Amino acid sequence: MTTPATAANGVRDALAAQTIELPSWAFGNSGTRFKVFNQAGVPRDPYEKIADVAQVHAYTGAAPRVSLHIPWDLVDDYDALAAHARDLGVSIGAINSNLFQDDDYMLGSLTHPDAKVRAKAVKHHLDCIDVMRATGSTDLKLWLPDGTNYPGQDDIRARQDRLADGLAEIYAALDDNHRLLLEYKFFEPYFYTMDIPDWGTSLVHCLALGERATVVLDTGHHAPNTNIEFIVAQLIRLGRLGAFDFNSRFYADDDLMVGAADPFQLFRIMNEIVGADALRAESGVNFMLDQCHNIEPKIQAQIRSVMNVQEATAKALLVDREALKAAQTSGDVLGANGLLMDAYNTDVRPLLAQVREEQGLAADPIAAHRASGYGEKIIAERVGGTQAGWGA
Ligand code: AOS
Ligand code: ZN
Ligand code: ZN
Repeated sequence: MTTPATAANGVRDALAAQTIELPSWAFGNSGTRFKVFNQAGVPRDPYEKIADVAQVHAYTGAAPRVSLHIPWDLVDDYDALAAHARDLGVSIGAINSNLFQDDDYMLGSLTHPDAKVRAKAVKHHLDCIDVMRATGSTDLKLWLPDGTNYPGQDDIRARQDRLADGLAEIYAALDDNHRLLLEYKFFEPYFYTMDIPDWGTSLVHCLALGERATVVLDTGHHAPNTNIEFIVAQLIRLGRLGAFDFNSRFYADDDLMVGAADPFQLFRIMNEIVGADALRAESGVNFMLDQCHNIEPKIQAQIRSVMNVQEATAKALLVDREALKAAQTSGDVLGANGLLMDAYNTDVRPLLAQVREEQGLAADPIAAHRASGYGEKIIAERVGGTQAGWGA
């Protein structure tokens, strides 16, 4: 049995080692279809987005990677962009493709009835793989926006077959150290069928592709009341949980800060992760954020999101696993539940402050960022920041 002191050390080590990947698009202006609000100091190009990521990393010590989105983060020289990231102490994470902003894709991209359009969608991914080679990224992330709006509009099975063929071409083009991360979403932009609506469909395609194809679980992409931690548990069991897109939802795909809407759900998810020993980098689970900050300051919101993930993780690490196992084995229903609730109800903020100070960081990353003058500096320096999605 571990003593409380060694357990606390293990918990602190695990927290200090945890990393969270930030999305480049979280730093650009964003909004809804009604209005995109412009904020002062927003990045004007991918280089400045990476600088903001580095600011989040500098104050949290936990955000050393940035996901890029092609073509939103199009640059002439990806070697130079990766070198810029390295100079600032961060690296390039997943490369996100874009199949949702081209008129050719109105009826689908990889599932389109016309082979020429499907070939164009495959080619876009070959370009993304080139970006991966130049930047050292190992994850190609594919969210398929394809679907239909009306019963009878297209043949559901034929679309699955076309999708399987397109994914196979993309997978075959990957290098040995590359992975394919396949996301799912149950509605939007189409409302009758989505071609990858759920984790089962994503998993079916991943299993057909090969071992380096894994599922991305976006916490905002499920029907209300879906038990997301069950999906997490099953995908880990099968070795196919490649990544999270963390965010919060109240109604639809709201992309609010993770842990804002339902911190208890985030704890339950992290409890499955910790219980399966999948927090370690070697587990292959990439903990990414996929968020937009329409009205709140973007850098602070990213720092808060990292802290929310850390708090849920700390609580999950505090679960007394031996006592839980004993309670489960003996059929002590309420004892087992009580152990989880004890951990969830623990105030872990002092513990996380201690972990940060042990790493030479400020105990309160948001206060330290606010006091750093970085916010004022970028407002003065950057004129004409761009909207996420329509950047340089
Ligand atoms: C879309 O709803 C998905 O969540 C995508 O993961 C993501 O928002 C998009 O790829 C960002 O560009
Ligand atoms: Zn997502
Ligand atoms: Zn989404």
